[in-house]
Amino acid sequence: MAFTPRVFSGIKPSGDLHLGNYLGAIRRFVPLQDTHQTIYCVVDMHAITVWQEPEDLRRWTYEIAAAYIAAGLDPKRSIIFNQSQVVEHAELSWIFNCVARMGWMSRMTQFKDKAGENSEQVSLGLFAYPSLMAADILLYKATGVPVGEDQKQHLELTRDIAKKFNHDFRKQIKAFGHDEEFFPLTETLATGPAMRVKSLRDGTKKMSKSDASDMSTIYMMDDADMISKKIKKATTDPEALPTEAAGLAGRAEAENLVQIYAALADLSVADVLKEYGGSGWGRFKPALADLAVAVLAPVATEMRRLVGDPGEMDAILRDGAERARAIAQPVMDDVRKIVGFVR
Ligand code: AQP
Repeated sequence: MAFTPRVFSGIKPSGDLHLGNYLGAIRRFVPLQDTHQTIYCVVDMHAITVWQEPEDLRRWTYEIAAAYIAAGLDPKRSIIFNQSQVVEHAELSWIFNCVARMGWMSRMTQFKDKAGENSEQVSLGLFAYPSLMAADILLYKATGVPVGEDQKQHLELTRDIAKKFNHDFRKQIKAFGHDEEFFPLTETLATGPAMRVKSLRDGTKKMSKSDASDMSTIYMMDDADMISKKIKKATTDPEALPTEAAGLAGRAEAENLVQIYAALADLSVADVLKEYGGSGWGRFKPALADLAVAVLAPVATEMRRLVGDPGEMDAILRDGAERARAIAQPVMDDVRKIVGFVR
């Protein structure tokens, strides 16, 4: 049986959304609506793997759902919901905790990065996070996920879990009338060039919701003055812009700003340098600020309208959760039978 071409992706409500989330994720979700059944989740259960103030968690949950819609996702075509409304995510993730091996989980570099020196003090949930991510994807038998470079290792783990489940339960899977492959081996979907937006203060660090310095991050809801101020103050070097992409080597901050311009304008880096090569920052930064405002302002205006109407947002999230459950529940019914749970 062929699997339905289906996409799942999610963003954690763990901070204000920023330009990296927009260019690296949200904007890339939109065209997939034309080729796949698309499921876009606000992964609130992932967010609480580190402490979240409950009021902030609620606010950011609405903000992400609003950003999805403001950026062009249509809640009638895409399923938009928050993860905790579909309890099957938690149930499947427990089963996957019993399929995944400690050795696999211990190799996850993102856990090591996030836990740092403090691995004894972080939550058990942070360690088990990739197993919940596998459940998010496989609960819908998603065939593709548009994730960035940083999530590749987690996606491999998702495939390892699917393979081991398909293998360990192959007899039951067949006996219940399924093909041997109960879960698909989900692929990474490339939608345009992979975009890694870096901090405005340090071109070697990614722009992140949890960065301590607000000046390093352009938030999607920043107003025009704030965007201009942050770009004006962005760390650069004294050199003029090069005329060719190779000239950006070893100039991480300059490269980041040029890449942001290229992504916002839908141009190649070479095209941007054709226009600005030889120019100083005094010409380039104001042009970049104007472009960022032109792209982000309409999205932010629509986000503000949507978050200002919690009734509408609740209705969208409830409807999305209902449609998500309609896919997830039959899958979970089969999983329970396959595993041997009595109902
Ligand atoms: N700087 C970035 N450049 C490109 N893409 C990015 N993403 C995040 N930062 C950048 C993409 O956004 C999606 C959502 O990510 P997430 O919220 O699930 O977690 P994250 O990647 O850990 O995002 P943050 O902003 O860095 O959050 P915190 O600080 O809470 O950990 C993903 O597709 C990611 O690739």
